[in-house]
Amino acid sequence: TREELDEKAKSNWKKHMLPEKNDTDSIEQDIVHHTITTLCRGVYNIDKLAMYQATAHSVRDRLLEDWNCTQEALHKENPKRCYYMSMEFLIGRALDNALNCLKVKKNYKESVNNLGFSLEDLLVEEKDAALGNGGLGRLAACYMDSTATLDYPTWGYGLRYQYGIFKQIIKDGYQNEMPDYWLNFDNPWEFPRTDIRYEVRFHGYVATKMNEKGESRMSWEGGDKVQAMAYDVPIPGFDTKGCGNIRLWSSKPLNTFDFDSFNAGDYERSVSEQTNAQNLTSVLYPNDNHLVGKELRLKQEYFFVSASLQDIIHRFKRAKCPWKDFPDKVAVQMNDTHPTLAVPELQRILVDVEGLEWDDAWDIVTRTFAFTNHTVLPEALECWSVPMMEKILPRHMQIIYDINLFFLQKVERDFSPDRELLKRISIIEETSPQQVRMAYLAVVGSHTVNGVAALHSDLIRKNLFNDFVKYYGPEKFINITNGITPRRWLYQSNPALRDLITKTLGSEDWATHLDLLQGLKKYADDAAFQDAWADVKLQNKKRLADWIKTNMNITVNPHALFDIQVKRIHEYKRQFMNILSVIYRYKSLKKMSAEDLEQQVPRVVIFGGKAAPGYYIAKLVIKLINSAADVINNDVSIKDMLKVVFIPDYNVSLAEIIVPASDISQHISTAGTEASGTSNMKFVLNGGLILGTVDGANIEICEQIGKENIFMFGVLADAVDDIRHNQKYHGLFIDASLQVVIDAIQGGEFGDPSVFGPLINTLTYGGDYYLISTDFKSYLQEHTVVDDTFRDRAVWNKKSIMCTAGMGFFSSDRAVRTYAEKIWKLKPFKVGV
Ligand code: F55
Repeated sequence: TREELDEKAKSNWKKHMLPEKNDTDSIEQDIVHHTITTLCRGVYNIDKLAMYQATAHSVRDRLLEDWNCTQEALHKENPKRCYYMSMEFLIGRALDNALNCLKVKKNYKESVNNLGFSLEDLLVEEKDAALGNGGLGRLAACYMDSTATLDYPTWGYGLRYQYGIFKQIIKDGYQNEMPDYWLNFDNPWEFPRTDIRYEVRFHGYVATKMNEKGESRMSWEGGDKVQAMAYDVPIPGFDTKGCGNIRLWSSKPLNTFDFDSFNAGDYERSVSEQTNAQNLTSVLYPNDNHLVGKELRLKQEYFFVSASLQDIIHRFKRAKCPWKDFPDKVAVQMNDTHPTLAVPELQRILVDVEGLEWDDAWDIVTRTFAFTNHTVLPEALECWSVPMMEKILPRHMQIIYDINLFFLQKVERDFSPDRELLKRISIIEETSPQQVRMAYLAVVGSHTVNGVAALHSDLIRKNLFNDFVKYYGPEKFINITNGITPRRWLYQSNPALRDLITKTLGSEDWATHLDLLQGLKKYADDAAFQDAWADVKLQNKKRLADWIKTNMNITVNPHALFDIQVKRIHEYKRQFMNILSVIYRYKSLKKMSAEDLEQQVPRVVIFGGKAAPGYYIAKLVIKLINSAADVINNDVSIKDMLKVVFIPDYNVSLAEIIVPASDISQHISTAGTEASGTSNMKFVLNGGLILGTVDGANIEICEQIGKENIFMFGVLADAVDDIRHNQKYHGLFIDASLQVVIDAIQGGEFGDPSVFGPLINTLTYGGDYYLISTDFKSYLQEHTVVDDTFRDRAVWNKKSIMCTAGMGFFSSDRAVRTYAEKIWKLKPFKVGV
């Protein structure tokens, strides 16, 4: 280490540790240097991809200066740190973000130009880092952006999947999945840490052993081991010297060879086991809000947790603090239940390996962890079968039983001996086979539990965790409404609006103090400002229209109302209801006289999103959208008053083009089902209005921007249970307008109706669980209000301005600051000042 070097060596180091220069000439020099050395290419064979890579490498050099500076300062000062444990980080592209954070984009643009390329062309060469399914993974990425920007000493921990979320291809209207091998080309945004490796055990057995103090301890032995190797992904903060980090684990075979099987002549088996080890982190499970209890997934979760905790403990031990101080040095946030095995794992390490007493260890565990819940959908709650867990993690299963036993004993003694209550609150569900309820384990193992929007946090206090609230008291269960990073979701993705806002407010401080957007309110009625504002929107709609033309060969009118719903395809999100209403609109247009038709507001309805590969009904929704689009887009009789587009392979980088281009975006989940939603925030921040239900963060967005600036409809969450009950016992009511649509589909207007039979059945015979028939009429009515409002452009523009102006609260900076103050007890740690 540097401390051991002599003075002369130290001064030689210092002499050469010079900051990178950011004048255009130095940047060009760097890019050329990387082309020749890093890529082994020259001017004779440089193309856009290679030029992107060389540029990325030169930017990363500048980032690493900050990274090293930050990590060195942290190493020296050793403040309390927070670890954000998440199985998913949906980061997207890195280059544009890094250029903006480092404030060098202008110079790079010029340098790249001087070398014969355009920066915009290079940016799109980068593959998305798509290590996530949807909202949960993207939230983790936004939070890393904010912790870095606010200088919180926070690291992300996750898995380095070789295949991110699949690529969606639409063939014959159906979704097909293709592997996303994002590491095909070199990835300049990760650093392999070949020296940071830990062993992770599976299977085996539990033995009793004496420890050094002569006490009897359990010991987990035997089984199979794999190795976890670290890859670091630097996370630049905006306008700060500080740089964050996400450490991703990749499974590698152990370097040690299994000599037993080698000697037995079973060479092949021992090699194939090494291959199995590598497969562990191959693929991200593509299900959002639905758990499929696969053994490999459980192994991924444990692998992730084990490697991360070993790394955290290694760092903790360097400072030689006593164990009881662990929670003063380490906060761990669990992003949903996916990392919950960290609770029994830390308990195991403290008791079995470190020799602490159970109660002392448990006190440390519960002062360390906090848990964020992201869903109330029963099918999304993680439950693992006890036999499977016993087989893969025998010692953890014992520990979970003990945690549960001591917990239930306490509940019985201190709270209530009610057997029904004990059964309800038990971490083990007495099904056959038994199941471990991971959400309950997470609650019991954490000091704080939070939901992700006000309504959602209320609902989990009232329902899912109600018994726990009564036992622990309400303070343990808090709300921290989600947020999004204004850097990616406005500054980077909407340069035209960024510049208008900066010019109007006189500085770009709003990018880190989003409440300053309030300053736009005083211009909301200003006609000139409204025109400038509308012009930005039009530019963004043209950008999207061009993308659609180039990539899908569909012509859309940028002056039409752009109506967008992009998110994972799920029954509870009700894309089905959206396309049913589109078909209703189409049928209505077709009935109109030529004069009436001309008076209509033209609409472009845009869909995007992936369905889980095994989710049959969601895939049929995609098929119905595409079949309807085929018919509607080719019907000249409606005079381009309606177009329907399903954008394939919706992902972060497409969102950056789509979000700034909305007039309306739809967030229409059945009330009480969407925990928060975060794309709703992105659209409104970019001056798009919401058509939505009274659900998730829509409610708080409405409070912040004013109810006159949002289109809301549908039944309230507290009515849903009764409606379901009534439907079940008294049948559902299908409104005439909905019947028209069903008849059209069943009549074959959109192709072979038998294809859509199972989808229609979810309404008619299936009991309409998501209440489409209940909300359909008010949904159509609200669409009419949208049309009428859009006719008066001054009114619309004012609403749009008020939308952006009111979004300060939804910055992920606010969310992260709240986590740091209320949960992590963490202070910013500034470097380089
Ligand atoms: C992924 C894997 C599993 Cl096993 C379960 C769920 C998921 C997942 O992707 N969930 C998810 O995205 N949840 C969403 O989280 C967002 C961030 O909090 C919320 O805004 C959104 O409402 C919620 O559905």
